[in-house]
Amino acid sequence: MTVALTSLPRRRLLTGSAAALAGAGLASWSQGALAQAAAAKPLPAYVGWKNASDVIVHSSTTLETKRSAFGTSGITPSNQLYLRNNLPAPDATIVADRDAWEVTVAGVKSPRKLTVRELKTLGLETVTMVLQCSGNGRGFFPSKPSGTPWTVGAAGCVVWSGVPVRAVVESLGGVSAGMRFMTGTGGEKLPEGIDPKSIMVERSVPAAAMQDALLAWEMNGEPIPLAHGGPLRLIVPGYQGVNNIKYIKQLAFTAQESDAKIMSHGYRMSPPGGKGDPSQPSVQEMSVKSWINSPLPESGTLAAGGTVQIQGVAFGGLHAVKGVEVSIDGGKTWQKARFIGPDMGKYAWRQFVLQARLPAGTYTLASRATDTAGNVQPETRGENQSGYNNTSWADHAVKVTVA
Ligand SMILES: Nc1nc2c(c(=O)[nH]1)N[C@H]1C(S)=C(S)[C@@H](COP(=O)(O)O)O[C@H]1N2
Ligand SMILES: [Mo]
Repeated sequence: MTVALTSLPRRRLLTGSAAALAGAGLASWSQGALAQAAAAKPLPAYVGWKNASDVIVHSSTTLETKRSAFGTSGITPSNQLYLRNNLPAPDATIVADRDAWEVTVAGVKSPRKLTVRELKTLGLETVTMVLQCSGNGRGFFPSKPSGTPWTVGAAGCVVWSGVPVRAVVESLGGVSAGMRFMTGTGGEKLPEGIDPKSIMVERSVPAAAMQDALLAWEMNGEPIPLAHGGPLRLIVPGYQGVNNIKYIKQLAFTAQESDAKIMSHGYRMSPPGGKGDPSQPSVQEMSVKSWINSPLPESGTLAAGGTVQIQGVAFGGLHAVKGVEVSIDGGKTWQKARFIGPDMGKYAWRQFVLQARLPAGTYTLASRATDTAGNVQPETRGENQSGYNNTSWADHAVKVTVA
């Protein structure tokens, strides 16, 4: 018996009993699922509201969206969005009175502290943006870099609402002369007795990134959950996850990049075997990337004679994604896929689909995106010590069987 597993409700696949799966002719698959379920860690309490069946719990500070859980309607629901905290999240008391949260704005003509209440009077904008950890795809590096072995699920497409940074800056008299960077500092309470620079989350991006940046208080139509940076988060569209500072307590325009370790030595594109240092490129803009979310190997054997909707997501970093091609033969030949759903702007991802009739056989499905600047998603990853910025289409290819 062959079953198109993609047509079964996802919940049943992930949480169904062995008997239910065996009944559907999926006994062999269920073995793996049961082993995985047995090993699954429970959700940490502060993200207890997440949908446990849609995420992989790597640790108390790292959750990954399952590849099979990404839907096709563009936005990643908050309850399945990945989570990555370099430090333990602050206490929930910081979201008790969200409007009272204060951020210091420095490196402007009239630097001062502003409350979220005040920020809300200065402007309002909404941006849909791919939030992606620079380590997404690290799990495909054969070198097994240290860090969470994310495959595709350290990313999501999220709607953010807040005040444009440029409106805040304008109200404070503009950026001071000579300030080349925009530096955000996270509001985590740092443990005593440790050099704060060695652990604080503080990142600098080129000051020009302020043009599209937001100080955001809302995400996917709700106040930003504490775990995702509420009450206030810096959103830098097109930039890697780490630059989107949660619970931001200071936004400074600075002449130099931050000398916090996470900026000077962390998140650097170091050569394999090397150590991070300030001379190496920092993890900043994202690059054009795509991957297939269905069908997947875990979908089981696909029914021969039917059509398969090969679908996934594609995005371009600073440039909008322009097109996606799909290959069913491991990259020998490519066909143009079709974008589906609304275009939510250049920082959002697009869903794509290619409908294919696949005779019985084994197929390596791959996708390759192009952005409006003409950049094409490469075949191979750029090797680096920490496993950052993996956009290789070959690494993201999936093998499926039709019988
Ligand atoms: N204050 C603060 N901001 C932070 C971090 C953090 O640890 N503290 N982690 C960064 C990293 S590495 C990533 S990938 C994203 C993760 O955002 P999410 O947990 O909302 O998915 O937040 C970034 N911003
Ligand atoms: Mo990250």
